[in-house]
Amino acid sequence: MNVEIDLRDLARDIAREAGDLARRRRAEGVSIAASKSTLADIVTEADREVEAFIRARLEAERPDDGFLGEESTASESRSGITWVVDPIDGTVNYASGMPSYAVSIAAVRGGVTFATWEALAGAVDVPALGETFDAARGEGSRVASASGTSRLHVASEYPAGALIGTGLGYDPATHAGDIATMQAVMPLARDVRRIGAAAVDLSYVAAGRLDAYFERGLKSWDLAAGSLIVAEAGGSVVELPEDPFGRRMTIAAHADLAASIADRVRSVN
Ligand code: LIP
Repeated sequence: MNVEIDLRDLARDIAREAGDLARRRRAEGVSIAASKSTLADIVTEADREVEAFIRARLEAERPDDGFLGEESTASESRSGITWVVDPIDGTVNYASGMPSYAVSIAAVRGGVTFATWEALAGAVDVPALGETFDAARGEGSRVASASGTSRLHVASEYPAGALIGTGLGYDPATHAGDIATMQAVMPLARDVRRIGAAAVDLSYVAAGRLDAYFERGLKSWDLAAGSLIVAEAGGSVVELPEDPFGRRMTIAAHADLAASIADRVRSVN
């Protein structure tokens, strides 16, 4: 079997185990450990525990790989492969008891940013909803659930307008600009959804449940797995330059729709 499939299957297995741990901790009750960039940007004890679990499992299986996670110190790669991990993406949803949160695990080669990495494999586990999305470079994308495993394909037709996911940053100072961007994109949309977990948004674009997704300020760990899952489902992931707050725009959709959204984003930024 090729290395991308091996990495995908490892990411999938660990994401499922980590997702089960996150779900059990949620049922036991969640405690906020700290806030980060702003008071709204929280981390729970479960975020830290789940990341430590994932890191230990990866080190046991592949000790020479590097690690970049949201909640712990990065480690350099000796193998050329780095794992980019968000232990609980959608932390505010998780802390609030809402089901849209995910474990996101990706293996990349080269750099650790969207512009510099070559994504090889990724998995997004949504434990509260019983779905695991995954992809291996050149091998397509899949979703697995109790009803089986199926291939993913992005949507390419939206006669009533596109159903578009988006998000707002934790910093209130960025909200006016984000809302202006949403207003500029709305002529393309039938409606918008604010799911609150980028890895879920991206997986839903890959599955054709959302027609597109855009958001400024995503971190590498938010989008590493989901962007590969979109690309391997026939979609396009575009990154636009930083705004005055230093936040790059990520757009995911079928290539034509992604280009139309990018044009409208540029018209207001
Ligand atoms: C979240 C993203 C989401 C964004 C939130 C937050 P976290 O990541 O997945 O798309 O809108 O502001 O950044 O902080 O839950 O890992």
